[in-house]
Amino acid sequence: MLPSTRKDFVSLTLSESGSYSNSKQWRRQSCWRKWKQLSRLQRSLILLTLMLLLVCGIATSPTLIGHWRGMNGDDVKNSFVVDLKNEYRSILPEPPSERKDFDRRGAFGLEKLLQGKVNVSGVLGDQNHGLDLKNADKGSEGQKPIISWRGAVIEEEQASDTDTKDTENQGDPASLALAESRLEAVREAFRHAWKGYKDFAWGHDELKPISKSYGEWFGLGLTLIDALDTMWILGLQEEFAEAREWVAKELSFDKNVDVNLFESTIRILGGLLSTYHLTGDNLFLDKAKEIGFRLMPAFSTPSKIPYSDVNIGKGTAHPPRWTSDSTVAEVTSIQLEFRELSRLTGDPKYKLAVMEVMKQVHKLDGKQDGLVPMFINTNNGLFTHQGIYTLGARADSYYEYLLKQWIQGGRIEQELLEDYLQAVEGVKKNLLKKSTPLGLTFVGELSHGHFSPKMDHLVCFLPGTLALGVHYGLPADHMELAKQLIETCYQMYAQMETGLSPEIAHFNMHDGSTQDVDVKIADRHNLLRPETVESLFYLYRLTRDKKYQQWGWEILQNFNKYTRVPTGGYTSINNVRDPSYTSPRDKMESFFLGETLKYFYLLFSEDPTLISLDKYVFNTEAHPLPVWPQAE
Ligand code: DMJ
Repeated sequence: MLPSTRKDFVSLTLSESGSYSNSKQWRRQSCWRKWKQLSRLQRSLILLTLMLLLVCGIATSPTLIGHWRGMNGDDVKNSFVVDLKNEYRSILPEPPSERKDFDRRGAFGLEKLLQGKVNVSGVLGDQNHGLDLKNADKGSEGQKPIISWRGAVIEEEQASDTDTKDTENQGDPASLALAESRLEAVREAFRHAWKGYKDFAWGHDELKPISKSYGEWFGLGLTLIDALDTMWILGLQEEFAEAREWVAKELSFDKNVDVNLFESTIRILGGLLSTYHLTGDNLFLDKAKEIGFRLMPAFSTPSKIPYSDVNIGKGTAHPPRWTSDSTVAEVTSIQLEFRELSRLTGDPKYKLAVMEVMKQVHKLDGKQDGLVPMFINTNNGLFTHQGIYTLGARADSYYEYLLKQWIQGGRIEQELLEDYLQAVEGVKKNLLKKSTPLGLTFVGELSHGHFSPKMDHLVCFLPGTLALGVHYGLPADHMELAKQLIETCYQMYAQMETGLSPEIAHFNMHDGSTQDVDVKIADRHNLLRPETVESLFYLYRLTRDKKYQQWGWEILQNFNKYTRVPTGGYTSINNVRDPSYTSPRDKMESFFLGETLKYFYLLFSEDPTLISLDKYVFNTEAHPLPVWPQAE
């Protein structure tokens, strides 16, 4: 007993003295004693439980799983974040700034499409239309590297050049000072135009600056609405505030008036939607909802191809008096706006109506290599007046909106991309020629197999659209074509005596001609149109080549020299060939404020985040609408 008692005593004493190793030893001995006292069954059960706990612990450890999959701890954490985001993706749109995977997805989709590895079965149907889709389900092995338009082989993640990456020439004080003086010149031009509108045409559709009066088209304050987002972008707060007040107090769509569906969609609905997005002011959304709703009767036709005109007061619609046809560009260039209206209202009827038009046009016979005729019948939904193909009036923005809808919708509607790519090939094959003596590349027209070297100023939207496509990963040679065409559009200004482009140019193709551009007497007018300035903006934003700004600056100075009316406003002119007698037309189109001056401002801005091309897509009236988060 004594030794044992002594032992216990000693053990206890040591324990109280705080000796860690001895206390541990004591606990181990005591545990061991207890373990020995258990039955064999009890011991087995405890061992089994411990084994189970060990296995569960290993299975749920992120670090260990990551190790097995070859990831580090951060990767593992991120994979959980991604899972969480996926779970909520359908509810919460991703903020644009977080969309790091933005470029990768578009370029990846394109790469697959160009390789014929995409199963084309999106919203519009299942036809393949000329692209080699034979290997549709062979997987992604052996993908070709993506070539950027600058000619570099780039990783999938970088396949789409973003404007925010390229900052050459932006920072130096001289460039910034020059940019600021040009931006101020645009603001000054806007204020001058606005003064004329305010003094003589306030609340009416268009200013007639020479007669100091106004013209009415729909009676809806067209110039004021078209100019809203331009004022916001130019930072003209006072002017914006007075215009907003007019919208709040005076603008009413409850009017017995016929409006053109296309024009009121791109100018009014587009202008209100973009102003809502830029300002967050619900006034503009409410007005957009109202005009969108009132335009819907246009789609009640036997074919669902909309009529050209709607009475927004009576809720009736009709084609023009002389025909039951609509213009192809008109019925296919209202989609960005109505799709956005559906997104904002949660009501699919707007999007369904306009996508039905795209679906039908996608499937129609009568195209030539992706090029569309100019008219479509509202009774039977077929193309009419077939055999004439142009990128100018009545067809132009069909091509623009193919690309832009694809961008707006997150680049998942493959038929839109497919039709766009096919059309660009169609342009190259059928409409591109070179002029003499300078060898300018121009886009002519085809009439029943006969080529005409006639190019509308309207076609000058094309270089900008091609460049935008390349920004989103489309083939590098589109940028080369864009650069050639913008040179041609610039020459349409530079070769005129006033330095301003005619409405239509004819290009010389015969040896011995001394000037590339010829103008017919009936085509010598200039309506203050935006297309060349628009394309200069895209080309500068995406290449940072200063010559595009310089060309734009020359054009702005010539507008000031030949179209500015001293008492306020700018006017269309009849004759760009005679600097001493331009023959003013006494009309300032609403797109001069909505588009031309806005694109001048964006062209001279060195800030690529000012209406970033990654976040916004411009409608055909220069109203920026958001690019949707991918999930929508
Ligand atoms: C504008 O209304 C639009 O840009 C449309 O797409 C074409 N016509 C004018 C500008 O020229």
